[in-house]
Amino acid sequence: MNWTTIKEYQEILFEQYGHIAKITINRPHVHNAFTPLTVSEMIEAFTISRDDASIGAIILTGAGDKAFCSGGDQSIRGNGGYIDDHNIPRLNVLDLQRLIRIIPKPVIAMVKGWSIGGGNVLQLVCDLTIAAENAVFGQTGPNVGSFDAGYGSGYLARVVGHKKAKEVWFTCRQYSAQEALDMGWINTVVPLEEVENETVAWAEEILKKSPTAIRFIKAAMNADTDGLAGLQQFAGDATMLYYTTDEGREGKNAFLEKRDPDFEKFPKFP
Ligand code: 2NE
Repeated sequence: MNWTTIKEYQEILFEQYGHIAKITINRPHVHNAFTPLTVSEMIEAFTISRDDASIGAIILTGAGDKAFCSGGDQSIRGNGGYIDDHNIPRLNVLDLQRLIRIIPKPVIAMVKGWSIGGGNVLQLVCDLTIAAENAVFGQTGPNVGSFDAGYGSGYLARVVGHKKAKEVWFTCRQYSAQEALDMGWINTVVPLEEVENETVAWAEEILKKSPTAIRFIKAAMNADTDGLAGLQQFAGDATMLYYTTDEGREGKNAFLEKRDPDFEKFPKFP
């Protein structure tokens, strides 16, 4: 596959193939553990992908075949978060999780090897997950003095059920790709050498569908799990559509033309 670089970064790769963007955590020497810089670079790359109308789907992955992501880099964990270059402790991965949830385009995790800790929460919050046969999934927080009681727990319980989610967190066991598939944690498992072609094929299949339909389906499912914040996202999509209608424009035009709006002519569907 011929990926072209969109922008150079220090700790991630950011590439494009057709209408697909690929964001790769590029720290294979630590199984792609993330630092505050990795996360801020991902936030920027996701934001660029969100704003670029030529991009319709985003793949998140890790460099090499050994790991998707092993979570926060424990070597720079300090009081209150992961320490950045300015000596400020950050948990900016939580902002990244939210961004992945609200981007109105499908985000697909492509998982090779370890998907562990905060890295596994990143694959969880992606809309779909395509795994290689060597993928291993698990949480480590209670072993290493950490936890994700947000999406990492509550949303996991929605995805795999409460009993399994508690098992995952209470025992910190590691699960094979097939076990994760059986739990409904991921979408499919393919041989390692096929995982990129398969992930791109899924993205291209979705890209043939109505982008507005996909946008609303994602927002609706997230509204169910994200409460009022999810409803705000869904409502924003509805407002965007309303602005494209004659009825929506009539209100704006009437104000600018200093006249009463004429909404009589618009249908009142049952
Ligand atoms: C992933 C796992 C199970 C792999 O084990 P193995 O034996 O295959 O590899 P190894 O030797 O442990 O790792 C290779 C190198 O990567 C480093 C290791 O220290 C090792 O370095 P060297 O000894 O070669 O110098 N490495 C791996 N993961 C790292 C990490 N997360 N931070 C820094 N260095 C790391 C095994 O490596 C493992 O268990 N890793 C730790 C996973 C973990 O506990 N992650 C943090 C969870 S908490 C979190 O992510 C989080 C949160 O809970 C809440 C908010 C935000 C983040």
